[in-house]
Amino acid sequence: MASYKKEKGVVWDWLTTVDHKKLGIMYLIAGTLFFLKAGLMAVFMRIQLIMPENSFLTGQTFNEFITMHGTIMLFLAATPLLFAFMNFVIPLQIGARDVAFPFVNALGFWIFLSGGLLLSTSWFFGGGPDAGWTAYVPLSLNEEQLGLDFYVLGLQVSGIGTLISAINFLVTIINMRAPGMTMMRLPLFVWTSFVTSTLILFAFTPLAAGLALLMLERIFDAQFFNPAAGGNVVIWQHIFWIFGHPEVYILVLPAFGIISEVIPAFSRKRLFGYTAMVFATMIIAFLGFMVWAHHMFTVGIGPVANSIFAIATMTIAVPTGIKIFNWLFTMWGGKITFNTAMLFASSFVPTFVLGGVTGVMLAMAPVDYLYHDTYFVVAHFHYIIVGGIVLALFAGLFYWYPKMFNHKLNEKLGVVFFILFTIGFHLTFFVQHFLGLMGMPRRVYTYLGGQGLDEFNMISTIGTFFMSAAVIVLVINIVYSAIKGERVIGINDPWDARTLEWATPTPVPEYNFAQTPQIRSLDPLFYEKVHGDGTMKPAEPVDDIHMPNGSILPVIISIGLYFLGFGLIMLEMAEPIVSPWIVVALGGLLTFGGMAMRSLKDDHGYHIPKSVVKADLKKLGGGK
Ligand code: HEM
Ligand SMILES: [Cu+2]
Repeated sequence: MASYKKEKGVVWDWLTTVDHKKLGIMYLIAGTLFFLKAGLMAVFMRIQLIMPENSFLTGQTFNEFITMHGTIMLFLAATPLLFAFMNFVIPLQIGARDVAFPFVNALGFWIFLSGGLLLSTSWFFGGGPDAGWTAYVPLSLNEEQLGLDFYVLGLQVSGIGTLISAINFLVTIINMRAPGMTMMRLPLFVWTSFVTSTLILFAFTPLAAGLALLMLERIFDAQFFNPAAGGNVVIWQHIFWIFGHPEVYILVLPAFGIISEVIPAFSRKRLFGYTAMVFATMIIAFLGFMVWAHHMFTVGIGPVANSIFAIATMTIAVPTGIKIFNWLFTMWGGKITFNTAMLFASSFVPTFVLGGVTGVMLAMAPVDYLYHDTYFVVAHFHYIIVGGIVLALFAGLFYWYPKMFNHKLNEKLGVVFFILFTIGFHLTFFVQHFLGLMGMPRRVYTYLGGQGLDEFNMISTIGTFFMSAAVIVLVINIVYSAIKGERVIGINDPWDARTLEWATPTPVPEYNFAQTPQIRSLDPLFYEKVHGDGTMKPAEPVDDIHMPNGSILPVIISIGLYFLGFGLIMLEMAEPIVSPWIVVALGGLLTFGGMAMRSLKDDHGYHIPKSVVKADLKKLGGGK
């Protein structure tokens, strides 16, 4: 059948693919591996803290683990895991055949990965960065620690990938919607992804600028942060948090989006207050840029600035509260199915509220003098990050898994996973509120006994063991379900859900929709179930389908960027084996050569002939 294009080997196929569904799966795998790596570091840190004056890790290793754990979790685990769902789901939910720029999509993935690997290479050159994920100067100017150069360049490279992927999502959502899919009919997950992409656009650019300054300072002896030369130390904190606070919303908004898909699907009700949800998302995003100095209350920016930022921060509770109530009202009176996805989605709500409440507590500038840099902060942001983002990721995983992999995850193992994780999570992080209030500082590798800290630290570490057990159950579930899980091949809509991705055949053909669907309402599939025959109406006749060609250039361009970054880092090495500039030149050649090839060689893609599309339609059927 597939004579219209050449058959390729499996590995080559995945290396060169520009298919948003395959890239989604690749993000999922890469993000999961980074998640496991950073999770393991967390376990090691908690083992170190299980009792006073433990010597499991040295202080130096502990600092490196803190920094790498935080950095990896945020940039290389949470972001790509959300991108996995955004990639897989957005085109399906808006009725598109792919993203706007499939090549750029592949490029974004490979650049993110090469940046992540560059950061991880630091382990082979004297250890990871050790100045915290915030890399405050002057701590991060320590020339001895090469790991900090890997931090600067690894994040710079992976940030380029994240940035271009976000631009791609923006263009996709603006331009690629099927007929009738107006902005106010977009599923909430698409809306939140759209707003998050905007945030990435405006937040990753200051980060790139900040990292560039730090690179110039570290490698080329600039003096931006040196007060003796007219520089300024606090400026780094401003630049970093102008990126850093929006970063929290970059992660949590798509998580809100996932929750807003899962709760209606399993409550068998439309999302309550759709319009309010959309505007609350935008307001949160806007306010997210107005509050960065709440991380700097104790720096000495003065009572006026502190007050303004305190009040701005507290106002974010309003749109967030709107969302919380809307989720509750969606469940209210619904016919709720408590499967694993819904368990995670519904437990997200109270858990996230707890993180939000401590957030408002931290926003009170005078009281922050008490909390600042204590375990109270660690408890707060893990309630947001794990209790919010990670729970949503798990909900999304169980929800979209059948569409992505053609079988469901096992529900029994899923529930065991949920229970273990929930127990472990609260054991680990709830007691840290008390540790913080009792004065235990964060980022310390040990503490003295007999200060009332011993028991809570013990409990916290035991909680981590529960969470580790939970993750092992999840891995078992994935393997078991791949072999024995309930197959959904030929079943388009296993959850009896509402949105358009469930109108595509399972497995999803590479072109997604044989005919672009006509959208008649919000929750388009549900609408057709009630008002039509349960299948989407086509908006076009069956015809040849234009598809983009795969390309190896994204991989080559990304390898080039790895070497460009590595070469610059070599400038800081005492005795590099080859001249750093040779490595920089080689990297530049690969990157710019790859870009030139892409620009100079025409690539018109190929067509899937009408006859093949027709045959597929007959075999796979239209809707349910
Ligand atoms: C799920 C289990 C997790 C455990 C047991 C855990 C544990 C820890 C520990 C022990 C620290 C060091 C605290 C300190 O001394 O300041 C830490 C810091 C941190 N964690 Fe986690 N963590 C987990 C998940 C996550 C996730 C999912 C993310 C983000 C997506 C995350 C982001 C961070 C960040 C940003 C820091 C601050 C790093 C720094 O101070 O530079 N953590 N975590
Ligand atoms: Cu903030």
